[in-house]
Amino acid sequence: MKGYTGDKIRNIVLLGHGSTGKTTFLEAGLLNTKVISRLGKVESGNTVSDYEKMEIEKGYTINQTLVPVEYKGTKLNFIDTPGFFDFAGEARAALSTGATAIIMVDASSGIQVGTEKAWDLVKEYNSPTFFVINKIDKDNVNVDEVIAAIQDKFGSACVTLDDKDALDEAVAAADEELMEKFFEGEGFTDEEFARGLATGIHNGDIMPVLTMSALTGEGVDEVLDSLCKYVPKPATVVTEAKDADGNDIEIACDPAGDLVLYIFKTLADPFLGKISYAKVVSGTLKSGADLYNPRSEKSEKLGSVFFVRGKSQEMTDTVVAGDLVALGKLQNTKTGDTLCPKAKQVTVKPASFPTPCYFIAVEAADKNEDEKMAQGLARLMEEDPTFVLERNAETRETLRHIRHCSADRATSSSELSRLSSKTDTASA
Ligand SMILES: Nc1nc2c(ncn2[C@@H]2O[C@H](COP(=O)(O)OP(=O)(O)O)[C@@H](O)[C@H]2O)c(=O)[nH]1
Ligand SMILES: [Mg+2]
Repeated sequence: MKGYTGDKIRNIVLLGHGSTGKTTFLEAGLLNTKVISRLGKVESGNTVSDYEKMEIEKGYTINQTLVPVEYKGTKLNFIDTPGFFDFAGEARAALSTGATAIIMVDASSGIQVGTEKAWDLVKEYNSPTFFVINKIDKDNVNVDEVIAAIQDKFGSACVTLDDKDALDEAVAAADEELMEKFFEGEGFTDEEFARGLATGIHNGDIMPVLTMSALTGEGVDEVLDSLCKYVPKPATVVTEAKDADGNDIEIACDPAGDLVLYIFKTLADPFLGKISYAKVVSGTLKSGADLYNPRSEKSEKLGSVFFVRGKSQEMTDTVVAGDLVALGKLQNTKTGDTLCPKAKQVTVKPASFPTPCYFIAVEAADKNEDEKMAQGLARLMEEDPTFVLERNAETRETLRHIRHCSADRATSSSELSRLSSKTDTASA
């Protein structure tokens, strides 16, 4: 996975209602690029993306997972996110890297609550967006109806790439000069069309709608081709930040610039310890680099630097601006932090997380297990910024309150069973 320059990297977040096929799509991408030899099944617990113990048990994605698909010389860095609303913070953190969003839609279900939630997020983060309609292999599916429903709900910016008339109009809308030409009835040159399309997708004025079946593989290569071609390059992403004096600045994605890393995910791995996922916002990362964390006001020397694909790792010593990478055992850094040179401090605008709205008290069944439970809770907090833990003094501090952002009381049982998995791990 080494040796990609910025113009051969695309960062893409998979969003959408649960069970629309996000995780299966990544399997299909890895199958088509011969990384795996057969399609893993979420139900069988053998997909690349859902590798955690709890994910395998539950059969759905809990953590953001990085799954790069190397397709025809381009590295598509996919970030798989959970559709489950309990883990909504994961999608926000992923979008805050400036990645392009795919909203996956199930052709047999059409627009669902999770589709609309994903839409709200891409609007909030101004993310370039693609719709991918999956499961077109299923019986009684009317793809045209689903496309029409998407256009009806989310606007005429949602266009299929084979609808020449709608595309021309959308391309014209993206660029004033092209708009004039369009109204004068002149056709676009290939160069103009490509430019208008790129600008439109970048600004969210054009949202391509693609179709496929992750299960049968139909259309998967076409989706990957379109992503390589039309997902904005990292170099076009400008990162909002603050300088040391608190002034708003923008950081260009320049491999020759100052080294700036933005941490968008923390994982407590039972074997490797703490792993931080970082976007190289600017500069070129070398392992052993000495950086500074303006929030914790501590230095951070980078030890192991590696690319991940699900649970597998590949050490690297160089990572260029625009790429996503994992860092081992950072001491003073958590999700949302920036690492930068001490002499030139900047802070990248972090993801915002919803306020918790569901509270539960937890207590260890066995008093002697109290410490173990505390360790498990601490790990969960580190991994999930929407998960807040507080001690309640009135109950003589024997209870802890987990404040969780889920609006749905019932679903929080999934967070609770996850807790028990983390406490198992803590004791291992
Ligand atoms: N028929 C059909 N089923 C699919 C397709 N893609 C995924 N599935 C199934 O849909 C279910 C949910 O898939 P999953 O990848 O976990 O969805 P996610 O929650 O969006 O990650 C699984 O049973 C998949 O086998 C598809 O293209 N066609
Ligand atoms: Mg999934």
